[in-house]
Amino acid sequence: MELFSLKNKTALITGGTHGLGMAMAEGLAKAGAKLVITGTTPQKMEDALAHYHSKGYDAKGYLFDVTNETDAAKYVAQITEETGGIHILVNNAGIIKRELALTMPVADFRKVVDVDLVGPFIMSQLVVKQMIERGSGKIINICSMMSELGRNSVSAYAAAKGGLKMLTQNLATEWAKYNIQVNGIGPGYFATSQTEPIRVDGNPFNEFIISRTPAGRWGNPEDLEGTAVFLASKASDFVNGQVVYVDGGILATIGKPSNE
Ligand code: GCO
Ligand code: CA
Repeated sequence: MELFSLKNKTALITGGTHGLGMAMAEGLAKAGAKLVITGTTPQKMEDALAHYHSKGYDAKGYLFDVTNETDAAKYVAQITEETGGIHILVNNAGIIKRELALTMPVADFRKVVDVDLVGPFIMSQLVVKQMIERGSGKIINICSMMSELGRNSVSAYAAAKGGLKMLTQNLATEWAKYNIQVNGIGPGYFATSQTEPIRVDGNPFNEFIISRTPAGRWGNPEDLEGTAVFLASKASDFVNGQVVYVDGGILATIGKPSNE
């Protein structure tokens, strides 16, 4: 369908070597986009490109750290030259450190904010320039349940993801007039390597999440494909500064007692 087509578009997905980034990249590729993936680990990049190519997707990979603005500027220039331009930017790269606030080392707090919040700012600032020249563009920031809710041990992550939601609204405010839509996706609890340590059988957190989620299950990475395509396509041309939560209903409800 034309409205959702990403033909002749190039999408840059930071941290698109695995997990949710990879799932969203695949959704964009199925809608016709060419992929540019960034990562920081050579082996992961090699595996990811092999995976994308095995599915017949046009994908290129670049290894750099999105928190280093000098490197990021150099690579964005190179990518732009080698691909003909970036039409869609997905700020997906992120990290989490689960440590109680009382004892969390400040350096860890700062690192999380740097990757999860400053990185998206750096990449958006670099890529938006060509979008402004082109008169169109899509920026999608990958937020979290923790953009809205707190939880023991994730203070830095929640601060960064809450900040990313507000960065989304602020960039949307500044750039909507250039026909650039800045929106977010807020994944609920998904089965990825990031949540692996809290998902293991026998961990009460696993049961907690299932009972806390009206849909009654963890999300599968493919559950994000449709929202990614929507926010990357013409279908969302008048949608500005929204975070679409793809969470099986977590944010819709107060939850339920254990006997229901
Ligand atoms: C946690 C989880 C979350 C999720 C996700 C929720 O420790 O609570 O890792 O932070 O990864 O971002 O939306
Ligand atoms: Ca809201």
